[in-house]
Amino acid sequence: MSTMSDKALKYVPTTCPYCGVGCGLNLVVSDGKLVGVEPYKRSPINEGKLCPKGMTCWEHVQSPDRLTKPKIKKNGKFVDASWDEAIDLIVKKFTEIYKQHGPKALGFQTSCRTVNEDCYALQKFARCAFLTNNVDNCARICHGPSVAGLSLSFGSGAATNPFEDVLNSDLLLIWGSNAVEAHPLAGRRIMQAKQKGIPIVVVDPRYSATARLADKWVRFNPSTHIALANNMMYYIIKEGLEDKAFIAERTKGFDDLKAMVQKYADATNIHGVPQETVKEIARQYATAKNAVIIYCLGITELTTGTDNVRSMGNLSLVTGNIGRPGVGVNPLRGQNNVQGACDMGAYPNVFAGYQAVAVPENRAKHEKAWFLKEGSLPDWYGSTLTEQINDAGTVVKAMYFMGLNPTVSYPDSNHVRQQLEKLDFCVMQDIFWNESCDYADVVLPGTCFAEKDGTFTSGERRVNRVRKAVDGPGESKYDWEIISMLAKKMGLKGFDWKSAKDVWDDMRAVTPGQFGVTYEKMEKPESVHWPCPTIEHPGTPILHIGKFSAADGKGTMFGLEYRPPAEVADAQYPFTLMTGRVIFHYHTRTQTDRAAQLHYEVPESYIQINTEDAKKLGIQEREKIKVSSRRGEIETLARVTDDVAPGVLYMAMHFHKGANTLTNTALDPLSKMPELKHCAVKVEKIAEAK
Ligand SMILES: Nc1nc2c(c(=O)[nH]1)N[C@H]1C(S)=C(S)[C@@H](COP(=O)(O)OP(=O)(O)OC[C@H]3O[C@@H](n4cnc5c(=O)[nH]c(N)nc54)[C@H](O)[C@@H]3O)O[C@H]1N2
Ligand SMILES: Nc1nc2c(c(=O)[nH]1)N[C@H]1C(S)=C(S)[C@@H](COP(=O)(O)OP(=O)(O)OC[C@H]3O[C@@H](n4cnc5c(=O)[nH]c(N)nc54)[C@H](O)[C@@H]3O)O[C@H]1N2
Ligand code: SF4
Ligand SMILES: [Mo]
Repeated sequence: MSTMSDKALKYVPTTCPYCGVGCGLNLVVSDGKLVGVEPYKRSPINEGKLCPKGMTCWEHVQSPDRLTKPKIKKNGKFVDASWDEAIDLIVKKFTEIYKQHGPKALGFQTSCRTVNEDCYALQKFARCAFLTNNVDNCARICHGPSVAGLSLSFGSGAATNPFEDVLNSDLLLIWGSNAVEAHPLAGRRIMQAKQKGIPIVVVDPRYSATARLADKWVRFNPSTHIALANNMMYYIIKEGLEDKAFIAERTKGFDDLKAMVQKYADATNIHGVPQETVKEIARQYATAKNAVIIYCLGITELTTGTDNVRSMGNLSLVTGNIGRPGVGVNPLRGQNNVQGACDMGAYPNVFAGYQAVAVPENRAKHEKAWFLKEGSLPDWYGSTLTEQINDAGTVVKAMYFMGLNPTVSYPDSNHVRQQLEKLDFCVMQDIFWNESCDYADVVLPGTCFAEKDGTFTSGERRVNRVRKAVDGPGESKYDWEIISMLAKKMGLKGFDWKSAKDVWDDMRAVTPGQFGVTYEKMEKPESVHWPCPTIEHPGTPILHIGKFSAADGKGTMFGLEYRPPAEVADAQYPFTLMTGRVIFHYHTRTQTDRAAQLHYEVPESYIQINTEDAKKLGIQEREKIKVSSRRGEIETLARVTDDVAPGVLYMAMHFHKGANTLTNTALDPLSKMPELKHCAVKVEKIAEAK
């Protein structure tokens, strides 16, 4: 029976489960149930403010649709199972497949939605139990090119400066980021910068909510970033605006860059921006005392993603806009814990803290700490998420997905479904029955952010505490706890954690860059930014001061050629489809569609089409239309607007049987990022508007 005191409101300070801004908020609990969200004003990130997703983040937690019991597919039907039965089956199947086909036949995917502790646990399990580096996370289809590109340019794949540092800048160059909708509380910092009179240039093919804030909006042809950046650098060098002292002291590769950009003296035929405008923004960026680049998926989700990111690196290095307050290159990391999932070693070539698996000392250290035989850990580059799905049924026989929904979020959904069906065995560990669970053999109930302790690492490398407010539903378990059950069943040592803090301390012991990030230090609302190597260390909000993170301490410029996307519009498929987000939904909507107000705002999918194109095709506002590509077709509603240029369409990625039925799986060779933001489609009218 509940008592009066149970009913008293309890406030549990924690971190928002949606985007990588990492806003602080209070979950309000009454009688063991969530009843709302209240501002957490002590968080220096959002100072008590929240966006519509943060305000409603408690609603899905108590949905009756939550997974409450393990389920096993028997004779084509899912039935409830006990934890013992589910764990036994997974261990049996993975072990059989491992014995028959070896470590490369298994694939493990950690979520960027779960806490760091869950991510560390799953990659440790994959490496210890099956001696495989086939571990990855959905950063692969998000900021994988940022990790690859910024590592090549600066020696570290992370954002260089904190969000609020834009207020120390003299120019914001926002490129392929719609922060106002996708990172609203970072968007608030941009608005504050505007109020301070700091000029804002937005480079985007679409007149986005963020472009509406700009002093100058530069529309360019989709996916022509390298041509535009090279053209800008041509003027910077021609006019002698490069930072000669910085280039001489701190960088290499300038001659390659200089030679390459001569070819882009006038690239308007590629990017579509008049030369006067290119010259103007080049001068503005190069002559501002402190200029910062903020970019996002417009840059990364293309087959040229890594080179697009390196182009942003080039711009900052050639002008010396890096390594102090008010400057830098900041990818706005997407998911609540996409930074953390990568930091935790859920990556095919590194352990936690980006310690390369190829280095023998790193393997030896982990073998010792993880109670493994000397020389047992693999040195090979594991297979990525995109490769694992493409190789399903051939090389890869079994996959473990913790918190991903690939049949909606991954390109070419028809292909994904076919691939998942080819697996001998598939596990989905989620909090809801998402569209991909139908393709699993076992579905396991994890707990969500409000039901567990742990940490999320935000896009500015700040490690924020997540605190348990309520119990998980039914027989659900902490995600790391499920992994430890699997490991213990297999007789592995080193998985006997009693709490999330135990898992975190296990990680700290093998990860020098985060050794000083303790739970105790995270009690402060401002917490700590890694790198933080010792207990006394204050953390590192700004990277690359005085020296880059690369082995030789230098930043590297690259001469990069523009390459067109893998599939471009033609006579048969005359439109370019760009994809992205809306403020009210988060990814595949398992959570946001269960918040009444968010569902009400955007209940179904739509596509933006230019006014002239709509007129030519006889399409009216909100009319149902058919959109098809070489891979599939969908029905959706037309939104007629001049926000997109003629020949260009824009669709949010959130809906099942939506944008990803159409998109292309062609990969960026360096980061294995698929071309989620560019494919060719055709549009047909199918019905008159009501
Ligand atoms: N509301 C909401 N917020 C989110 C998320 C969400 O699902 N919903 N997801 C989070 C995650 S994981 C991420 S990674 C971030 C993403 O954050 P963003 O990358 O900012 O969001 P997007 O809307 O995907 O894309 C941004 C912009 O890229 C533009 N763009 C610029 N250049 C190009 C180009 O050359 N080609 C194409 N095709 N487009 C270009 C598009 O016009 C679009 O406005 O958002 C995070 N925040
Ligand atoms: N066309 C197109 N496609 C895109 C994009 C695009 O811009 N355009 N963006 C891409 C990007 S940037 C990203 S990041 C991906 C996102 O792709 P996904 O990560 O596949 O998408 P989510 O909907 O976030 O799925 C995460 C799953 O985790 C579950 N979950 C949430 N919290 C927990 C937890 O604590 N534990 C467990 N076990 N499960 C949990 C949710 O219920 C959900 O089913 O989509 C990509 N797809
Ligand atoms: S800006 Fe991001 S972290 Fe902040 S409340 Fe909105 S979704 Fe949550
Ligand atoms: Mo993302």
